[in-house]
Amino acid sequence: MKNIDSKGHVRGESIYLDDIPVRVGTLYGDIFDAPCAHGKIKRVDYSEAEQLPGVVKILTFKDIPGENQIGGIFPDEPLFAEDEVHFWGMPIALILAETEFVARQARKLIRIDIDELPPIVDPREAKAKGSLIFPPRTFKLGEVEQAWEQCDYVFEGSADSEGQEHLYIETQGAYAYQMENGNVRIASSTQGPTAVQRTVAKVLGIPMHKVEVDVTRLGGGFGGKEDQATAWGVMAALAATLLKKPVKIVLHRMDDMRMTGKRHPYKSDFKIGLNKDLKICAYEVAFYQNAGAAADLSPAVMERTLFHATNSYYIPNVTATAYSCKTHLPPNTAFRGFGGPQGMFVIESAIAKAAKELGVAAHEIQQQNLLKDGDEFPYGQIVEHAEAHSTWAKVCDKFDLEALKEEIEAFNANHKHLKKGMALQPVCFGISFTNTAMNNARALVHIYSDGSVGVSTGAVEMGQGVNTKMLQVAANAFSIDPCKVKLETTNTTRVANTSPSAASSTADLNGKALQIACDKLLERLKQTAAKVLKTDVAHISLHDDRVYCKSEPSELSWEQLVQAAFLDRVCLTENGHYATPVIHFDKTKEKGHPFAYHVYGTAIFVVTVDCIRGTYEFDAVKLVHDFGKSMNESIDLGQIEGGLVQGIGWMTMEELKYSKEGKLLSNALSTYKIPDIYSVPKEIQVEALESDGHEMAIKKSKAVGEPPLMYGLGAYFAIQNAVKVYNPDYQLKFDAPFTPEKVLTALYERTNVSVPGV
Ligand code: LUZ
Ligand code: MOS
Repeated sequence: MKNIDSKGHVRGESIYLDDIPVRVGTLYGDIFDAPCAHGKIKRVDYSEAEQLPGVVKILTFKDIPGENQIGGIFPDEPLFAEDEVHFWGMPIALILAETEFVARQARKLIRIDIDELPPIVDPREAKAKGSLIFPPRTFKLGEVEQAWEQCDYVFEGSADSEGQEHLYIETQGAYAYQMENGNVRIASSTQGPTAVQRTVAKVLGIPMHKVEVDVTRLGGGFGGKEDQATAWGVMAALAATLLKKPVKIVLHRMDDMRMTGKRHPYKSDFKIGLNKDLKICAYEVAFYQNAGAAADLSPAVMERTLFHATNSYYIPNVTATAYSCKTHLPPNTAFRGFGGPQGMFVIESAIAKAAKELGVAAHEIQQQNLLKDGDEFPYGQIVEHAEAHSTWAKVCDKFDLEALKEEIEAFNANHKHLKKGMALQPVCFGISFTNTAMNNARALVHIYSDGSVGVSTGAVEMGQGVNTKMLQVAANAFSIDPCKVKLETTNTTRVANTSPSAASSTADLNGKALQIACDKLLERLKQTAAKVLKTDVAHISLHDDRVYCKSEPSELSWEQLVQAAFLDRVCLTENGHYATPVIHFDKTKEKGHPFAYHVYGTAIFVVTVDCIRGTYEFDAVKLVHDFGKSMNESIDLGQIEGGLVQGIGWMTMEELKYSKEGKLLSNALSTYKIPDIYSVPKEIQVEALESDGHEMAIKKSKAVGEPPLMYGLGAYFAIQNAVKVYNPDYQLKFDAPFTPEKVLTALYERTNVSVPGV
């Protein structure tokens, strides 16, 4: 089945926030933000801005009727700065004007007098100064200290990865208007409608039932709208309520890039111990997460870094410690993979380092240590249905790894200035919100009297195709043509108390809730059918829009059945609630069973590095992925390709630069480069692992949102392997992204000689 949005998208008819027709009297909001990363505000002069014709009002923290607080996990983030600013781009005031143009003009007329204070931009510096968001956490398995003695080899090093800008095509925004009795309705481009609702209620000092949040779809989220869509929704609601006018805020790209948080940059130290047979016997790692100026989702992101610190490998002795370091960057936030990729980069770096020192290929070490059933993760969950070996074996076999290696060697022997490199990248990603309480969802289903069906869930469509999957669940449950099902907008008055659409879990959680609602309705409808057909309900089934009795088609069509039930006063509406069973986690012990299941896969990367220029092209990425029983192969393939390329971007070209004053330098599409059609691999081959799927996945179709991003790690190591071939003097460095600039330096670095001009 095709993505139900594809027709609307290609015709330009799909409605995004900025396409909602505006109401008469709408005011436009623009944000005045901090012009430095850290400082004390002495005075802000709004007088000139206020006098600009068309400016209606400038709101600050003083106008907030409730709490000036938008922190989700911890209450440590004001909506508007009061007397201090903590990051460059921190909102200070909201300008409301009759046009967007005037609002932006007014912004330039605001004068601020600020006492600058020294900012911290580096997480190690923050840690040294005791600037942490919350206390460190440690995951532990076995006894690392004792294990070192038994290891034949021990290597140490450090590995750093940079942040990543979400670059959703649709920037952040919201449109709010006041309803009667002080109620407010907000259209928001958010992954978390309930977070917007809860925070609006808190800031306005009103109960949540007075706040309605509605989401049609997002032009991309990637985690950037899990928590950080909230501020703009709250600002719009605040202004709409205070001014009694509709208020629209849509960020311009450069404002969005400056004011919002990104993937967390991490710095890390590792120590890895191996035996002669290349089994990893001990691993110690310390993560320094650059959280930025407020907690946002950093505690949860840090937790997932710990969960994924050993990626697809079984290591009997592990100590992993993470520090969430408070700096003066914008609060960093969720980004596809949610700390997992940062954790995995370090173990892959440790393996690459060990491989170099031992004179073996990294994939020999990787293969020796893949997870199998019965192994224990450092967090106590026992490995079940492991597909690390099966995806690895299939990728090597299907794509003939041995032949590929020979081809690469032959190529490298015959080319002086072009070198190819290869890397294998296994991935193991845990599915569930790491916070057990968040793993629940609801769905509301109406069957209308004409047999058409309306479905509401807590799932937010952001291009990932979740609405299509929800539609498939309902159509399948009732055995009716999918065109009889409509997906409603995601709305807090229809489905309440939702978790954000995140953690790759949206289709599982909401799909299961929807399945429950549909099953209940189906049971009632079958009883009606049995009554009409004067038979036992056990003989009734539904196929292809028709009621079957004892496996024979009856005279009752779906529509006639619904009509009969309606006339018999049967309730044709149902609510389904799903809470993931089995999962639990004890933070006091750092042990439990936090994930419903894991998704596995293995990718092979081949890259060609131009050793004159330092540029590179990916010849191919070939991978075997564990989809379970995919319920929509084209959507899932899209997720693999998109995630893979986004991961490659993070590892190779997406370079976030902050000045030492904490100012984002790569603040536009001219200075921040993401993969384009020329930088995607020339060939991407995706093979599905034949597997039974998992009962806890919706229709045994495993979650597919985040895992493929982590294949991208292979890009780094493939490039590094090519560089090693060209320059035997190259000392391995682990500081993603491996930009052409860094590649060029690596190609010409010499052990004891300085190279002129490099
Ligand atoms: N969001 C969240 C996430 O709140 N908890 C998680 O575990 C998570 N994992 C991945 C992406 N978003
Ligand atoms: Mo996400 S990183 O699943 O919002």
